[in-house]
Amino acid sequence: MSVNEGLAPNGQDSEDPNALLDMYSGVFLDEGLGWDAAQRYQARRDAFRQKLSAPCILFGVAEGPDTPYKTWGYCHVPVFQEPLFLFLTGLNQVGLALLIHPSGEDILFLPDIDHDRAFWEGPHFGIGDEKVESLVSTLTGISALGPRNKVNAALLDCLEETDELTGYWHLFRNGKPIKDHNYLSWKHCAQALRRYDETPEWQNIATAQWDLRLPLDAIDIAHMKTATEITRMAFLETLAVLSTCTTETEVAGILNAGIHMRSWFGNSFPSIVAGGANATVLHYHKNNSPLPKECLVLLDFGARWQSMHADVSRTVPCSGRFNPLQKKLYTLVLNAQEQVEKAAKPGVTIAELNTLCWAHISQGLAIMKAEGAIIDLDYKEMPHNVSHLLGRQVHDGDPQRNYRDMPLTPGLMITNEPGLYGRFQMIIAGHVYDEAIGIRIEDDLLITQTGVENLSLSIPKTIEDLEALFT
Ligand SMILES: [Mn+2]
Repeated sequence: MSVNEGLAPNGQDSEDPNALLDMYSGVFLDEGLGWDAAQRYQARRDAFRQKLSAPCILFGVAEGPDTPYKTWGYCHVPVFQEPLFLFLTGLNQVGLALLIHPSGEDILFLPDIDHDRAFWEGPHFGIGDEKVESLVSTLTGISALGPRNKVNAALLDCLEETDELTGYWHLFRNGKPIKDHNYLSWKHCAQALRRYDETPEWQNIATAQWDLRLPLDAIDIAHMKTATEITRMAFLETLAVLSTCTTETEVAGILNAGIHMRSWFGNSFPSIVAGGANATVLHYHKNNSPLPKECLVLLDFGARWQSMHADVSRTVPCSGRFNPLQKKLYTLVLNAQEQVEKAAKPGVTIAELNTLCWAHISQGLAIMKAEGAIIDLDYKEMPHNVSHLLGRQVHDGDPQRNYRDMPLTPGLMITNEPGLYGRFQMIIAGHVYDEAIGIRIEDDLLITQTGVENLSLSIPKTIEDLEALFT
């Protein structure tokens, strides 16, 4: 097969169907289900359809809303698909569009197959080759395909029968739109229709789609377990050599290698490796400072596996031993984390977990002050939320943070990540300790029918377990 025939730009033929699936694994996530993945995506689209009052147009743009606006162009680094689009199709190729119709007559819009692009970047989906088109339909379960430039025409067809359309854009808590790529794509589409004198009543599906895609199913949970297992292995490998590392950069290299050698999906987010006072910067990411032996180092990291993201933090002593001040502060944070884990269950809100967590830490600090400690925190009350939702994005459900006040339900994943950041001075057993310290301990909790399952439980975190790993 030649380049011009489309399917396999490297000249491989595709007699073996699994080899064909493998060839397209970068642009289609089968979630390990192989050819059966289509049924899963079809079921999700059917559930999504139930929430629609009118045809819905979705755009396959690069993952947001936190990533910079990036759309139909080329990109030389792997970019993951917008999570709702990925959830409904498995298609991990940006530049697509999907019309979901209440009647069930969905249309997937693709660009023309670009042989030059295939030469540079490998196989991708497009219009213009029967074999590729048939493969796309088989993999996604969507039989109607159209060229990308026919989106407006299809929407105009819909408007023959209805005055209403559905779109997808994110809102801040105050109800104002976030002008990211989802919003800009929808806005572009609405403006295009206006040129045809069409001003449909647009409904936003953003809020309703969270209910559908935030609770994880058994397959998602299995992938989340794989993601946390990879994260655990990377952490253990890092700990094994930590005492020989002299810089954050070295530690970050080993940590990231542990993730990348096991998951081509890579990191859930750029790892944070923050020694000493650097750990008081919550989203420190320079990872470029020397690591003094006596400091604590905060690691916030995680592997992505399929569509799932692990997000774990551990804080460990570079020397392998916590000093007495570090021990006191660490124990306080660890106890707060245990309290949160015990309290988390269906019906409880993240806001309630927050109150419980930070009150526990405040009480502990008050006791230390009474014992003579001088404590200078970098914040007044809560430095950050103790939990955020986790799943198809590292901070899933953001930016509509209303979920903080919604009762948790089985199938949701949340983080449990109390922290303590500031300058601490204390005389313990006649010795003066004076350190700027940042501690964060973060686990990933699956909400079950009765409580939680801690998926990162086997990643060591007690003082005894951590110190034992250095001996
Ligand atoms: Mn987190």
